[in-house]
Amino acid sequence: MTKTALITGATSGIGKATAYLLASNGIKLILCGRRQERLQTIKNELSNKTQVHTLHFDVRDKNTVEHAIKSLPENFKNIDILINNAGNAHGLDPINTGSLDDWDAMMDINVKGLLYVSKAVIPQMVARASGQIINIGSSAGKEVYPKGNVYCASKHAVLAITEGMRIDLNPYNIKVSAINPGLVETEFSQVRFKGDDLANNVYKGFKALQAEDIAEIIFFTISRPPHVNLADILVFPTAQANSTTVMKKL
Ligand code: NDP
Ligand code: 8X3
Repeated sequence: MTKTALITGATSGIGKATAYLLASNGIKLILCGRRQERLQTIKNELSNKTQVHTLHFDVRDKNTVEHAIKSLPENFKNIDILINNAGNAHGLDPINTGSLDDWDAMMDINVKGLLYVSKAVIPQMVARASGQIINIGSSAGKEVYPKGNVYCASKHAVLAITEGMRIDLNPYNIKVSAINPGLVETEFSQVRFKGDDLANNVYKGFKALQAEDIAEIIFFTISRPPHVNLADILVFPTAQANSTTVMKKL
């Protein structure tokens, strides 16, 4: 039977690349994001490959999240795969000068937003005793780097939530995974540095991971047989050894 996947943050980067790869493999898609025009364009491009439904919401708004997921048409209601991908870093500042607005954004989107979406989707997986949840964490969820403070905290939280989900959902046959990338060349740094030129240098001098690399790992994870769950994956570009060690040739 055709599976249905809900992807948050499908308008850009990892989420968008995942949408294209899953569509090529015939998986029905619910694509979410705030930028409605982008969602519509992606839907138009993928509609000859699979059925696509778009949901336009900010993951910070718990009422809208709940309403959007409740509003799904009958043929999209059973979500087999939830990919909690929406998120970003906002700012890169020492803890003594960081901005409260940036901290709110990272905790509200990366942590609470992931919880709101999960809360809206998990009960139907529990009722069917079937499902798979993939949370996009980060290498920043495994180690803290200078000025990473709150972003790293948000991704450490994603990892803890993933582990908690895997334990609590274990009786219901639900697979839960964390996929934790290092540096991936997406719009991530444009968001982190708020369009500043600094963003253009982050991926210079080495070959960063591409969004498609992570999409392939997500697809591999969801295409394992029923008895196999890839619980926790850490992936770096070859040029990166950890958060602060990157071999650059400039
Ligand atoms: P992008 O900036 O390219 O994509 C981020 C996506 O998240 C967009 O589709 C955006 O959609 C969505 N999003 C952001 N804020 C909200 C919000 N408030 N409500 C709903 N959707 C939101 O970055 P990436 O693809 O790189 O990031 C995807 C995930 O991967 C994030 O969780 C990030 O932390 C993680 N990650 C990224 C790495 C990297 O180096 N790039 C490395 C490790 C992890 P829209 O703006 O339309 O709402
Ligand atoms: C994104 C990777 O190193 O910029 O999660 O924090 S990093």
